[in-house]
Amino acid sequence: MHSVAQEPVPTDIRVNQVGYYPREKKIAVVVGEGRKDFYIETVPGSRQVFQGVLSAAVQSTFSSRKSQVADFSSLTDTGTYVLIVPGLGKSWPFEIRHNVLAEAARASLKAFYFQRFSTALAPGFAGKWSRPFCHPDDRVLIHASAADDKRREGTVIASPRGWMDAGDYNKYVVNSGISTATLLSAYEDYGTHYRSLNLVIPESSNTLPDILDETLWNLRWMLTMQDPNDGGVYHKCTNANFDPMVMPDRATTPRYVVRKSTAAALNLAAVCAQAARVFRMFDKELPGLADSCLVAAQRAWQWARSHPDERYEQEKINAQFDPDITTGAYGDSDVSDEFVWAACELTATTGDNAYVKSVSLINEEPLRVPSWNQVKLLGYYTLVRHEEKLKGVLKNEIPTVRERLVGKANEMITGVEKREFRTVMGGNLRDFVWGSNAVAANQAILLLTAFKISGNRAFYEYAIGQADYLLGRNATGYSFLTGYGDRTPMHPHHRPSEADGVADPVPGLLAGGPNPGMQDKCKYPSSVPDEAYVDDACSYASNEIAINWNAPCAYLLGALEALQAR
Ligand code: 9MR
Repeated sequence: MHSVAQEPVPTDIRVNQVGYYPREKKIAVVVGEGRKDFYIETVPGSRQVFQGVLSAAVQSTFSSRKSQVADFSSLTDTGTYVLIVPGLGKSWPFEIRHNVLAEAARASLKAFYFQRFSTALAPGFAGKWSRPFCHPDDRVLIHASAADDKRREGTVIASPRGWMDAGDYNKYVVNSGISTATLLSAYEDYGTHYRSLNLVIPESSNTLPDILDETLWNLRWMLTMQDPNDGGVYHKCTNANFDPMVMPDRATTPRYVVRKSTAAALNLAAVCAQAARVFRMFDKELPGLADSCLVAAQRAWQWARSHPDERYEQEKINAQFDPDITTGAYGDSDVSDEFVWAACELTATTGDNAYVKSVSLINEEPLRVPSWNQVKLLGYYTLVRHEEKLKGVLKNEIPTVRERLVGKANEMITGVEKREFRTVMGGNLRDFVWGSNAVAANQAILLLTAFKISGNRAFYEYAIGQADYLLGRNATGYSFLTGYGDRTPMHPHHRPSEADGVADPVPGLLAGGPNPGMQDKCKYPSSVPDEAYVDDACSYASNEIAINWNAPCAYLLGALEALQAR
């Protein structure tokens, strides 16, 4: 028996700080080398239930760091445990049980409620993070860059609701696109699971599943971003500049909608086409909504077809118009993938293959894991999800799409067993971009999709590994989801969390994660790619939160809860 109770928790033992499913792989990583045995003990009780031998040291791809792997997959008894490495100490406690990720999954979705504009958050739903009404956005100005004969500069429009994009108080159509779509996809893929999930939000008592009520909050805003006169879509609804670190009700500078862009139109087209499909099943509760969404989608698509190259180039726009706009740009120089995505959604909703036939659905370009500016696979996922309905009209395309997705997943899992953290995440230096944690989550969605197509359980197991990564089995030792785990971000770059006077940050927010770009110039403890993270509100490049990062995290955790083996 090892008496380690008095020792401080060493951060070198990397476990999933939330926990593991009884029937699945259980891996921890011990940073360092030369150690031999490890043990698992119950908490409380300190009863030894498992002993094992650490793997040989594995060399990091990114630095001189070495680590050893502890595999305790054969421990299947439910309980709360610590992992002990003699001479090093014990890990954070973690659980082994069914539904072990349920609370984290729910929180990562509830996070969207905490991002709502144009409402107060009441204590009954928000607890100690309740806050006053903010951002009515009922008087939004047409910015000079967006003015035309029908809506001149300074015209007032209403653009209420929506979610805060991230740690800042602006609303961007492009980034809302992938975020909203990912939640709608979570519902389409795991409807049974979500129909019984209670988020404790103001709409919980209505008959709509809570995930859809939450998604509607942003969808209704997105619809306001379409110019009714021509179907074009404003790129964002924004202040001229980022606000200081104040609560949202204190952020009251003028709001503008700016220049229309092709990317915004296609994001709206894709999301509204998907929403038309999803909300068609709720015609009784929401009469007319599905029809309105489809009309909006088709009009935005038409606008994009006749304006295929309207890029949002903020510097050029600022050189021409006032006031200058310095908030996030989400400028995308290549919208071919947005065309594919929107086409797939429109075809899936209408059954008309003309949309897909008008784009380059399949080409020689390698598949890219989705992100705000890489959305082709969102379209692929939809074709696969609705293949029964579509295989008649896309006879050759569907098998190819299936094959390519599985091929990509096979590529992603190659070599994982030789890697230090045994995760798909980190297979490539390019995984560690701004918002790298969303790369991990989106890789997992791809793996889960390939699992659905092929039945290859390895894909599912590696998707669980991505959750382990996000919740602590990584090179930083943080569980990146606020409030879930023992070493979690306390100072995310998130204005409400910093300004509310509450010690704990808003729960369920996924920090951006390691980003050796370190564009914020804050002080980081390490610049090694997979370690370049700092829990400091200063660090918007590694410790901000964002809807497009939370959405795939919520998708992943919800999917794992829905799919878990019993
Ligand atoms: O997530 C975005 C990342 O891919 C870009 O590299 C970065 C710089 O342009 O911007 C990130 O998005 C931010 C947006 O511009 C403004 N709101 C906060 C977003 C997350 O940091």
